[in-house]
Order: sequence, then structure tokens, then C-alpha cells
Amino acid sequence: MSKTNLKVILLGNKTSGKTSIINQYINKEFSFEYTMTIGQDKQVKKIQVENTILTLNIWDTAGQERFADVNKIFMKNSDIIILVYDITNKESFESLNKWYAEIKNHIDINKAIIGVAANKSDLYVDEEVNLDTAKEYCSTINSLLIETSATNYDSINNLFYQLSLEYYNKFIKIIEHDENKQVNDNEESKSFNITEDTSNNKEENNQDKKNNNGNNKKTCC
Ligand SMILES: Nc1nc2c(ncn2[C@@H]2O[C@H](COP(=O)(O)OP(=O)(O)O)[C@@H](O)[C@H]2O)c(=O)[nH]1
Ligand SMILES: [Mg+2]
Repeated sequence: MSKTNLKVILLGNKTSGKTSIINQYINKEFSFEYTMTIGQDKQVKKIQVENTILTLNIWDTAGQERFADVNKIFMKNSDIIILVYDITNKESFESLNKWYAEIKNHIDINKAIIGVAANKSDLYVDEEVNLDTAKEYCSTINSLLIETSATNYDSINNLFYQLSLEYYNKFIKIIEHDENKQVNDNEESKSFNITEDTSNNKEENNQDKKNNNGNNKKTCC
């Protein structure tokens, strides 16, 4: 059974818009006022991708914007990591690589999805980072680049959807496909070997697998 309860973390320089992105996604609210985030905060939201409901446990970062403060426990077991930069602030973009290095230090990046949010896209007249430059960088770290504006719900919804879909395609769809294939293969080999295979144990094992798969399907979809 695939994992559907996911840990999502947002990382990036102070004022890049992490708290605003989460606030827009959860509460459909945006404020131009900057309030420093205090303490670690988790918000939960469910999202449907194809026929699977994913539960996103979204963690904001507070007081951890300095690299040295980002601890292993915060990053541990992250499934989706969103690196946020502010398109009007070149420094926030240049810091992405340091954030990426921190992630690689603490977790196995092959087990997670990493996405980059090019935030504050509504302020494009003050843009300091060209989108092509950002795209080029994202291809080197193998991550999706998604333009966002925390002022706009649809763009934030799209951010979480795209990354959830990427997670689904990479870690859920393939596993479920393999599980189904295995059951079908077992069914086929059973019908071919029915005269040869007289072992009760084997038969029970096959039956167990069938039952388990039936249970999985019920809870999953
Ligand atoms: N115009 C605009 N302002 C934003 C956007 N996202 C965040 N801000 C503003 O940027 C400031 C810092 O945002 P915040 O979410 O607190 O950043 P954090 O430090 O990364 O959590 C606040 O004044 C927000 O109102 C955005 O997409 N567009
Ligand atoms: Mg914040």
C-alpha cells in the first residue's frame, strides 16, 4: 500500500513568501503586512490526484531561515520540499543552491519531490531573476519550477497540485501498477500450474495476496 500521508516543507530566505503561500492555500487569505513567523506550524489539507486522496501535512519554517538553524529533524521524512524564492530579490534566488545543499545533507532526495516556487510573480515589473535563468537552474537540480503569487489562490493551488501529481506519478502510480501486475501474474501462473502446484501453503499465500490487495483497494480509493 502506498504512502498517502505526506510531509510537505517550505524552505527559502526570509520574506520570500513561505507563510503567505501556506496562508493562501489553507485559508484563501493574503496580507501585504509582514508578520514574522514564530515557532513551527503545521497545516493539513487533503488533495485528490487521479483516484487517490493525499493528505498534505504542510510545515512552515520559522526562525530557521539561517542555514545553520535548519535541523535534521525538521527535514526528516519530507516527501515534498518546496524551495521558495522571491522574483524581485536576486539574493533569495542565489540562496536556493545553499538550501538544496542542506536538503541533500539531511535527506535522501531520491525519496522526495523537490519543487521551486518563483514567488511574487504579480511584481514582475520589479523582477530581478529572469525565468529562463531559473528554469536552467531547476533543470540542474531536477526540480519543477512553478510561478506563484501568494496574492492569487489559483496559482498556489496549482503549485501544490503539480507537486502532488509529481509525487503520485513517481511514488504511487508505479507501485500500485506493480502490485496489480503481481496479482495478475499470480492469477495467471495459478491457472497454468494448477495441476502441478499441489502445495497448500502456496495456494494460501496467493489467496492472502489477493485478499490483501482487495483490502488495499478499499482503503486507498
Ligand atoms: N506582492 C506580493 N507580496 C507577497 C507575496 N508573497 C508574500 N508577499 C509579501 O512578502 C512579505 C513576506 O511574506 P511572508 O509570507 O511573511 O514571507 P516568509 O518570511 O517567507 O514567510 C509580506 O509582506 C507578504 O505580504 C506575493 O506573491 N506577492
Ligand atoms: Mg514566515
